[in-house]
Amino acid sequence: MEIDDLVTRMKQGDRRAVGRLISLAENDLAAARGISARIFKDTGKAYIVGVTGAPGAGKSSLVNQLIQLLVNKGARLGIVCVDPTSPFSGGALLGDRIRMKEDYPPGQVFIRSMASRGKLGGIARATKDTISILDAFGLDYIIVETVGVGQNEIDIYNTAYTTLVLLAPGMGDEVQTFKAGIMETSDIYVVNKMDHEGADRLVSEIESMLDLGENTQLTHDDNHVITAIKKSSVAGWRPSIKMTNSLTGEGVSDLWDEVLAHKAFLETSGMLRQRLEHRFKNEIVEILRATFTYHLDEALDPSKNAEVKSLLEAAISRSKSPYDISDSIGKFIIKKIRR
Ligand SMILES: Nc1nc2c(ncn2[C@@H]2O[C@H](COP(=O)(O)OP(=O)(O)OP(=O)(O)O)[C@@H](O)[C@H]2O)c(=O)[nH]1
Ligand SMILES: [Mg+2]
Repeated sequence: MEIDDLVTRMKQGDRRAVGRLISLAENDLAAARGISARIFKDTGKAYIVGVTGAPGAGKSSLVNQLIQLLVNKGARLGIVCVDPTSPFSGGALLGDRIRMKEDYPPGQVFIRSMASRGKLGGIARATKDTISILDAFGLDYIIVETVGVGQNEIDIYNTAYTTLVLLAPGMGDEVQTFKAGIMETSDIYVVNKMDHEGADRLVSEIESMLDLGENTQLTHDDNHVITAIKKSSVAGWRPSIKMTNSLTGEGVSDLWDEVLAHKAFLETSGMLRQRLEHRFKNEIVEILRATFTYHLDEALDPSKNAEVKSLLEAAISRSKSPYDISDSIGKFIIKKIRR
């Protein structure tokens, strides 16, 4: 069987087998299930770091700096670039941008780009499977770069253990970023392009946002009047702010120390367990959604299910309501999933 063979080759260090397994998992749910069955026990060793932020903030440049730093430390890395806007799939664009810059020692860095098109069950599900495969491959760190728009930054927070949110001065989107709820999805803020004017000001802006978020909590009384009250105690991790220049590498080593500090915090506080719970719950929902969507598409395809046409006829003739019909189709799908 192809998957067995590929997994064996992956365990022997064959990078091409890794790439092939990722492609299979991306495009075929049954394959993804089969791969997971063979590798899941070997996962859980890699530390997953998310890098998100506005387009052009310098994410890829920073990742490139992190690669150099970590490769010099002898670590083995996986880089996953998630670009939901890119029409290309597999090994396109962002990955190439990183790859072009440096020649990394063979076997130490594995780079994979992902675009949303053609990813069955969504890019978030495919990203998690990719991470699992790289984890089973035996990499120490997996860095996931994703553009911080819409759902993506929430997905990355649900996937990574430490999430870096990149901001750059002068982009005019600082305040909007906070409003978009990114504050809850950041472990470390990175003010990149520290060589640009306004970097210090941006740091103070983030500081005051954090002060506000830490000390106050919104509440409302019986008349729905919203007020900010002081939080009595503050538990956990206050996101830190680090400045970097991703062209020269300034501040990058310090940033990495902070990532390790956050890792240590998660491990000693028991928060890592909580994150894992959250992450697996999220992953299970994604798999169920993908599975259900797949079977739903199949069930509604007249070439695969002759009954669909007659059900639609029944709706047109008003003998069965759309609710009745969805009940029947729902039951049909559940039977399929049970099999
Ligand atoms: N001056 C300065 N320029 C930087 C720095 N970091 C990145 N850049 C430049 O900013 C531009 C965007 O950098 P990228 O690393 O491609 O940014 P990105 O966030 O990955 O962009 P997308 O993937 O397109 O969202 C490039 O021209 C970089 O050379 C920095 O610290 N200082
Ligand atoms: Mg990029």
